[in-house]
Amino acid sequence: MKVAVVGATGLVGSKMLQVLTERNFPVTELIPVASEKSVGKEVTFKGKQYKVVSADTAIAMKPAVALFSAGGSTSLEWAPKFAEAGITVIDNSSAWRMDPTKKLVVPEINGKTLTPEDKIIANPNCSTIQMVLALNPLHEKYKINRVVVSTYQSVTGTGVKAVEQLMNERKGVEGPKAYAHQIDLNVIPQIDVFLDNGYTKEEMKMVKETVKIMGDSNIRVTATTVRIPVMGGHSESVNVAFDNEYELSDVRSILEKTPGIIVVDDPANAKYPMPKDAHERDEVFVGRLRRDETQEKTLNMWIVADNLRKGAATNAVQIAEFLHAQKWI
Ligand code: 11C
Repeated sequence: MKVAVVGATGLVGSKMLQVLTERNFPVTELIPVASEKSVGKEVTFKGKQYKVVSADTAIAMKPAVALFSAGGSTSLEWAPKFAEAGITVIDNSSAWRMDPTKKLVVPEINGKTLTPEDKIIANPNCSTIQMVLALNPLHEKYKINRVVVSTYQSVTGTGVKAVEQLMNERKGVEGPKAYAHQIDLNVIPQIDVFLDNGYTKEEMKMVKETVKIMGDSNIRVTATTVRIPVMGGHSESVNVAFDNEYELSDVRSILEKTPGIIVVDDPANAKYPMPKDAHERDEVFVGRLRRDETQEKTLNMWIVADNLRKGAATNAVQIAEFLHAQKWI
C-alpha cells in the first residue's frame, strides 16, 4: 500500500517511519512529505531512499493513507484536501480532535467506533493516550468520576529544537531556544500556551480528550502539566476517584491483563516505571499502585510511556493497522 507521512522529517514523523518498519506495515511505496524547504531531501525507509515531496505532489500520487504530524495549521489546510481525494488521514495534531464530526481514537479503547466513512481520524495527545489506556479498564469496572493528574513531560514532546536546547545547556553552549526558560536542571510548569481559565492548552487537552475517548462526560479531569529535563517518555502521577469500591489486588490484575499495559510495581525492590525504561517501548507502564488514604474509593498510580511511540507514532500506526484489517485501506 502507498503510505504518505506528512511531516516525515520531524521527531514524530521519523518515529512513524521507524514504527511502520518495525511493525511490518505493508508499505509498498513511501511518500514522505515535508515543508517546501525540505522538498527534494532524501529519507531512508527500509534501506531505500525516497525523495521528500510537497503535499500537492503527494495527493497526486494517491496514497491509501496519510499519517500527518506536521502541526495543526498544516493539518487544517491539508487533511481535508487529502480526504477529498479519497485518502484516509490519521492526524497527530490537535486540529481535529475536538471536532464533533471526527473520531479521536485509541484503538484499544474506541477503535470499534471507526467506520469506512471516517476519512480524517484524530490521534490524541501523548499525555492523554498513556493515561486513558490505564484508566479505561478501571472505568469499566469501577466507574471513574474524577481524575487529578500531574505530568512530568519529556522534552521530545516539544520537538527537535527542545532536545537541542537541553543538550546545548548541558554542554554549556549557546543555541536555539524552544522554551522561555532554561530546561536543564529546571522544571517548567507550562506546556503550550495559557488559556483564559489559567490552565494551559496541554492541561485542557487532557481534560477534554479523556472525556471524548472514554465516551463519558461524567469523568471530571483536572491537570497540571510540567516539562522536565528528561528524554524518553512522559510520566504522570494520577489520582483516580471511583463511584464503586475496589480491591487493590483486583486493580493490579485488571491492569496486568490489559493489552498494551505492563505493571511494574515492586517498591520493596525499587521497581517502578521510569522514562529511561519506557524509552523505545510501545507499552504503557503502570506502578506505585496504592490507596489514597485521605478519601474512600480512590487510587493513586504512576504512569509512564514513550511519548513518541504509544503517545504518537505507534498509536497512529495501530489505527492504520485497524483500518487495514477491516480492508478499508
Ligand atoms: C508535549 N504533549 O509533550 C505535547 C506534544 O497536541 O499532539 C504533543 C502536542 C499534541 O509538549
